[in-house]
Amino acid sequence: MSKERYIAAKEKWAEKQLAKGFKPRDTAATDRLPPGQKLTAGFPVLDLGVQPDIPLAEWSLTLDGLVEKPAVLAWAQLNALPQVTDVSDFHCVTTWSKYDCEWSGVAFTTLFELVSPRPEAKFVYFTSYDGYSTNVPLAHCLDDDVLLATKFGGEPVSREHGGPARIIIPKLYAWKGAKFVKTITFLAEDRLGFWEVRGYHNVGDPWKEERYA
Ligand SMILES: Nc1nc2c(c(=O)[nH]1)N[C@H]1C(S)=C(S)[C@@H](COP(=O)(O)O)O[C@H]1N2
Ligand SMILES: [Mo]
Repeated sequence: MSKERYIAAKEKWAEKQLAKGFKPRDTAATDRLPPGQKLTAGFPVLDLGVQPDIPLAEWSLTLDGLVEKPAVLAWAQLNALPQVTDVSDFHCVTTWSKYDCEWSGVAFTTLFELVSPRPEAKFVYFTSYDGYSTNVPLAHCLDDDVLLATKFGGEPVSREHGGPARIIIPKLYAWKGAKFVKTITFLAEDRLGFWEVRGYHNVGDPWKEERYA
């Protein structure tokens, strides 16, 4: 991974922090809370009733599908990639939102560049160590705030919140962010995930209230 890319990502992040300073979002709460959402002070936990315990020595992330360079990353390899931090709001489809979540880890675009998806790849399918899965159009994964997060507030992501590593896609409802992520597959045809086969929306934009299909 090039140093230039790392610096560019850092610069982008800094620009964003600066922009926030000029227009503090907390003074414009109505612009900040998507329709039908309520602000929560805590951090609820949502899962399938399983919080898998994955020793870091056994953890790996597989990147496959329509890619030129499939990869299986061990924990140390993931952490050797350029790291970024992004502060974002978290919106669960069950109507709670949490502001100012500070996630650190590897930008999705870094993983994208690492494996070089083929032009036919238009969808991303995530699977997790607890059996969860979710699907996201590739275009929504390429924003610079989409992360494979290994830290929350500077500390390792706790097991209940999806550690060792989870996906964060701030502009979509949080069910699109796979906790305990295990595989990322690039596809030409969409493949529905755990909640999507149960009627949840395929994209899940909270600003458009794309809750259910
Ligand atoms: N692996 C996995 N990822 C998951 C889920 C899950 O059950 N398993 N739940 C999703 C849902 S519905 C939400 S709202 C968020 C909740 O994240 P939290 O428990 O850290 O609040 O994780 C998402 N990712
Ligand atoms: Mo959720």
